[in-house]
Amino acid sequence: MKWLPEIRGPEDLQALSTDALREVAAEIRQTIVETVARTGSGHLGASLGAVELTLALHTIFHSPQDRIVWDVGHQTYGHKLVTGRYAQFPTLRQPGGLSGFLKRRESIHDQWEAGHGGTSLSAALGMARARDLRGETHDVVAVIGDGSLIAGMALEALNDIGQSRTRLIVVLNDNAMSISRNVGALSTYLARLRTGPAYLRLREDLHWIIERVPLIGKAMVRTVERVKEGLKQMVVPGMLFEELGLTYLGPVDGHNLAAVQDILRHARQLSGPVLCHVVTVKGKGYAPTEARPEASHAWSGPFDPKTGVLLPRRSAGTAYTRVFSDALIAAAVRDERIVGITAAMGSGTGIDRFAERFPNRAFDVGMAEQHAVTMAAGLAASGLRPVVAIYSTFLQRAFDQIVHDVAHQALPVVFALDRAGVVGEDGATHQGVFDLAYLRHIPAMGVLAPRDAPHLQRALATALARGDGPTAFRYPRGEATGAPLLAEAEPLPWGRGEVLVEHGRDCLVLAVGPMCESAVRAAAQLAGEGVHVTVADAIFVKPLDRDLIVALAHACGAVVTVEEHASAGGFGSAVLELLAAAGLAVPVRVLGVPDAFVDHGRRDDVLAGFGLDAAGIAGAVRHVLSPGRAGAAWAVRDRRP
Ligand SMILES: Cc1ncc(C[n+]2csc(CCOP(=O)(O)OP(=O)(O)O)c2C)c(N)n1
Repeated sequence: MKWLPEIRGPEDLQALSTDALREVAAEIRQTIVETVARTGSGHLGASLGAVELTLALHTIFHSPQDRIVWDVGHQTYGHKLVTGRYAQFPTLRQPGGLSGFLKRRESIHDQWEAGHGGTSLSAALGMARARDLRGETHDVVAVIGDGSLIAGMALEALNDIGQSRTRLIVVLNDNAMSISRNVGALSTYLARLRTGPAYLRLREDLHWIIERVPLIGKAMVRTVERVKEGLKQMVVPGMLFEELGLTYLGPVDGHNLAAVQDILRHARQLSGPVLCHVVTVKGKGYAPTEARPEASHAWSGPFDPKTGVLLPRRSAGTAYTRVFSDALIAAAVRDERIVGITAAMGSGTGIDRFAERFPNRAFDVGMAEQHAVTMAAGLAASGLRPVVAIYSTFLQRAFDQIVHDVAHQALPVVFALDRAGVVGEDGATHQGVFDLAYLRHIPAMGVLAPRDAPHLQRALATALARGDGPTAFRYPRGEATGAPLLAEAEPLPWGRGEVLVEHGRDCLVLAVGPMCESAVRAAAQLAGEGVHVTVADAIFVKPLDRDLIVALAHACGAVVTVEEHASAGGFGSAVLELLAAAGLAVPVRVLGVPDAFVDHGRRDDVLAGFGLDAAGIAGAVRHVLSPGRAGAAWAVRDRRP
């Protein structure tokens, strides 16, 4: 590496010639590929596609005085490399290392933290308005991808930016891809702009001819004016953005560094809001990612950087996502009312496999979770059985839609919450640890946390069997446990838990989801120490199995609840509410994710750090039975009939 080790910040880039910057671009690509090849984890395609754009931004603007707001943040590996993080780059997404997204505490050049898409325009407009109010003069630049531009909030922001008339530069990084190919009418519109010149020339010729049509009478004048207006819509590139109040510049080849620099320079000189349309190629500059842009979005597993071929690994078992999509396909074969919905996460949620089998019954709405949920409500209100497959973290976007459009009308929408719990390398913005809290208090909502693969199959059957309200079930990232899979998945008895271990009545360990497995192992450990616990799987977080939980808590006199979820407001909280309402005064220890945003790390390590493994659960039982707690525990036991 000739340049990167010497670049301490953007000011070092600004001193370089265009030829030298091209060499920097090559070094950035090489570093990104080699790092992700070694660690086996990272967003490769988006960052490779944004290399020249990154260099152009950091040479035309002066970060951190000028504020660059990156949407999502997964395309910023180049930005990290030129803002003083080259030496740390090998630690990318590793425990304790650099985040895979932007982090304000990592660098003064990280002006905005995100992980969810579509936030940059609103944030940038806020920054621009603050600048105006404070009489400052710096530039504010939002960099947003075409996949994120269709998010509801981004469109709301565009609307506001247009009316603001403030100086704000929106850079549209258009690679025609979300994670998979981008969808929707806006995406088609951008495609038309991309293929601009020939199309525009044709319209210009027509315009010239129309202008020369002899005007015969007033009616003809009006007609010609209307035609001309119609043609203007086609002739002026970016008319849609112009009509919204932004000056449209472009499209420009996003890998031609000088051209991107030119357009940004031009944008800086304009007074109101500007949109620079920069056309890039996802995965640019590395043949394996250019060939497979979807697979390159988030690479999983170490690979040979020369060929892009994944290195042999221990063959992973069936993923929960796969169990879900197989179960959904099997159910849809039997019930033609079932339809599948994804918000730009077809491969991540398994809806892509459902779509192959049932192309007319699968809907990818793009990165538009709110719309996905209310559209599902419309489907359900018309007699269909929509299954919204979505990551736990992204459903947060659609809270009001769940409350107001689905639950309030008791519509039978099924929510399949993938990546629920601790997610590992994606870190704080992607943790799926809030869903039980934001779902369980909604009237009419049923909430399940299946403990293994067969239970996931049965959770789907349970949700589909319910006709009088919405049901959500959650499952984690990764390999499913509990094979063999069921040939026929029966619904679970509604609102019923299940005792898994009955070693004795020293303490009740009440778990949900895959934590049940750790709870069972903890029980075995404790039995060896002479502590005999009962382990139960609540299965349902709502409705809770009141009779079972009250009876066991009463019999055992002490309770430890275990969930892979924030300990505030989740399953343990629900149990506390239940026991309080039942008038049962037993000590309860709620084991879950503490009240903090959890950074990236290996999932098992993160869980163990919170005591969410067999050893931690055993420790919690010992604690709840320890002398400090014993008074309460034994007092209740003494009162036992
Ligand atoms: C609200 C939300 N939904 C889904 C995702 C998952 N996701 C991450 S990147 C991405 C595609 C983004 O496409 P685009 O903005 O065009 O960026 P590109 O990766 O193509 O550079 C999606 C759907 C997300 N980050 N946030």
